Amino acid sequence: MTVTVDADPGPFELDVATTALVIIDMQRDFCEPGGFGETLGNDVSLLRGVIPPLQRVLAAARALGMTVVHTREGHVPDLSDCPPAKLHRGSPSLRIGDPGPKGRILVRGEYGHDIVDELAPVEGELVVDKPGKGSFHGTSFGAELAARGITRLVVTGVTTEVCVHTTVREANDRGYECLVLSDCVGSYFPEFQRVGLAMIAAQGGIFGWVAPSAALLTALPVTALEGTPS
Ligand code: TIU
Repeated sequence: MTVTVDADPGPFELDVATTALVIIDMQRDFCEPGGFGETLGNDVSLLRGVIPPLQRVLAAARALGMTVVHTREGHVPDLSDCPPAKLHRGSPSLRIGDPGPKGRILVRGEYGHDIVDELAPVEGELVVDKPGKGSFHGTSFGAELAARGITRLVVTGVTTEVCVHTTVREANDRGYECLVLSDCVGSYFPEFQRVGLAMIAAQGGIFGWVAPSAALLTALPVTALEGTPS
């Protein structure tokens, strides 16, 4: 079943059977106080606006039986997969691995590392743990997509200019076509949100397409989403 989404810089066609919804790093560590995002000096409340539209898109993807992939940025407890360059960079209030109010910062298995309740994965959805900003680096993401015959990605999550951009750039170089949903990706910096999205679709879609979630939901053959969280 192929649909066409009104997107920038032009129509984006997708077949729900070969397209995955990718939800990047919607973790407490980025979206709630006391986590990695806040240790870096950010106002994490800026990311929370992404949650309601993303809930609607997730409900539609589930109703259609689309492949859904959640990613989580983080490290194994001994931090052996965290390059010193990442561990020692900057002067955060707490470093990766330090104990914080939601557990050790950006460490797998900790409460803060997990996905926010509103977008919790359900059985059958893939959860990809990644040590870096991109979803392909050091993970089984590419192999999992290939095993399912996925060729196109609808990309959502946080943050627009960091893990979303890195993943879309990685995907583009690997031959995937990516549609980024403008209201389902978020940044701590409003100007980075605007420019980050513009960069994707500029130059005829140099590494992807951009559209609001309403354009996708209008195109998808989902009519019975009453009761969807708003
Ligand atoms: N700091 C920031 O904007 N982002 C990250 O560190 N990781 C993700 O984007 N997931």
